Amino acid sequence: MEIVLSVWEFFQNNILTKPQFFIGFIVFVGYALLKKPIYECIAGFIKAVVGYMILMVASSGLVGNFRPVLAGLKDRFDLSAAVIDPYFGQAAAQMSVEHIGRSFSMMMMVLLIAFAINILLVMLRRYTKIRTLFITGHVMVQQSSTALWLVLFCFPELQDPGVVLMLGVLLGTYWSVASNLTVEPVAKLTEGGGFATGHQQMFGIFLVSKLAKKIGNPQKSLENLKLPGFLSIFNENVVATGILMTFFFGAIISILGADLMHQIDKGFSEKQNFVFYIVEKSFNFAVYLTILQLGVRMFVSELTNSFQGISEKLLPGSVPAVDCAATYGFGHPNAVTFGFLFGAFGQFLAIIGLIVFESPILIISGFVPLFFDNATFAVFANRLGGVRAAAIIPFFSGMIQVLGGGFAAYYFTTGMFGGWHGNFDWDTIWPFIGVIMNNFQYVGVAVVVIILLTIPQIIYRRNKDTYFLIAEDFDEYKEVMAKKQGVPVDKVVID
Ligand code: ASC
Repeated sequence: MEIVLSVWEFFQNNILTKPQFFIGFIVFVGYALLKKPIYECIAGFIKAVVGYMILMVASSGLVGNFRPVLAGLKDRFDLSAAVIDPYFGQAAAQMSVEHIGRSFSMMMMVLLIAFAINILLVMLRRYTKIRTLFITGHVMVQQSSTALWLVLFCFPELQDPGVVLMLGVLLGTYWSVASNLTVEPVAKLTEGGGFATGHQQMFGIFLVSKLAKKIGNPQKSLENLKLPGFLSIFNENVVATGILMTFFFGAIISILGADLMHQIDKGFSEKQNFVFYIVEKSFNFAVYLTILQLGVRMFVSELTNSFQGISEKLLPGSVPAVDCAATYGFGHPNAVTFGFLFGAFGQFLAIIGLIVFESPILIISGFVPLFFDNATFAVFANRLGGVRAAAIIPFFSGMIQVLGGGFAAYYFTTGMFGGWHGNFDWDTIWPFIGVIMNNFQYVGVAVVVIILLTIPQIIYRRNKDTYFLIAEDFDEYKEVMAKKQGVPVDKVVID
């Protein structure tokens, strides 16, 4: 037993919670199952791990670049408020759990059981209709933490084994069902890219894929936007990001002032000119976005090639659900910046609303939801509803993030510890689940799990003939759709 435990601990500390090695390990196993020679397995492992590490350099660069600005806003306006961000949320959840004298280490057991439930639901896919395996390790840790606090908040008397078991089932069902909802939108966006999204805004992506068409026109997308005269320089991603961010950062940092920025940003030396500081910060944004795409391309191509081994031999028909950033290379590069900016407008407006209406809790934007959720929504929205949808959807998403996050931080009391897990699903569906659990207790949990499990059944029933096909063979899927539409394959409309 002890050996099993220490093997598990090793796996947990070095692989499961390190997404680069988790993905690398899956790539290695996938290629091995495809009977590739060992040197190709190793090469695939290295490319996937390095690609993922490049993505991590870019994400933490983006976060670190922006953090002093958010901290500055907090200082300048003397706000004591909860930050809506998964890192702050995780810390606040941990403090909340420990504050009532419970052990936070349960979180890893929850993660394990939830992952096992996900595997089980995929194995039983003939009945469950679940096609996706959630493998974004760091996000699994963050979600297990917040969800652990939610369950302890609603069931303070429940003993540890009960907590772990109940939450493992609930979270595992959410991972399976929510990532499964992204199969169609992601397959269509990536033309059969062979992956789904396993992140923090999966219900959001599904919602966007249904709403975007109604909001705008796909013909008027960022790709088709023909900008006249000097505006045409915006067609180039690095230029557009550089200019837009200079205005955006410039406005905020000017309000904060050079003195405050000197205090909070160690990277701003006394010798540097304020304008050049702003320009450097803004251009950094373009730098990290470019790096991000490079990393994503590397690990996604390895993962999708090698996962065939897993989906042929281990978990038939399954698709890996990975970081939302994996979709960015498949949309217009400007969509990402677009989503971020409109999300920021929405968030700032909602924060002003909280101040004006004297909300009992104040919220500070966190970078991860602000950027990654809204950029993701814009990528999907642009494909289906053009520029209009790519602006309107992130704008409203920004407002929802602040209002839903504010409600959750207040209701579930993590605001006392300075944060809430502010990503889209955690500002919408999870507070809803929490309120149901709190009011209806075990019956509430059972109802939530049953409703979640019903969702894939409904989607399956709507498209029985193509439900599994779209995940397994996109070319074949296109042929079936072309036949249905009575057009040749190159004229088929996939929306
Ligand atoms: C998250 C989180 C991050 C980012 C990253 C985006 O939710 O914790 O570090 O999003 O995964 O690529």
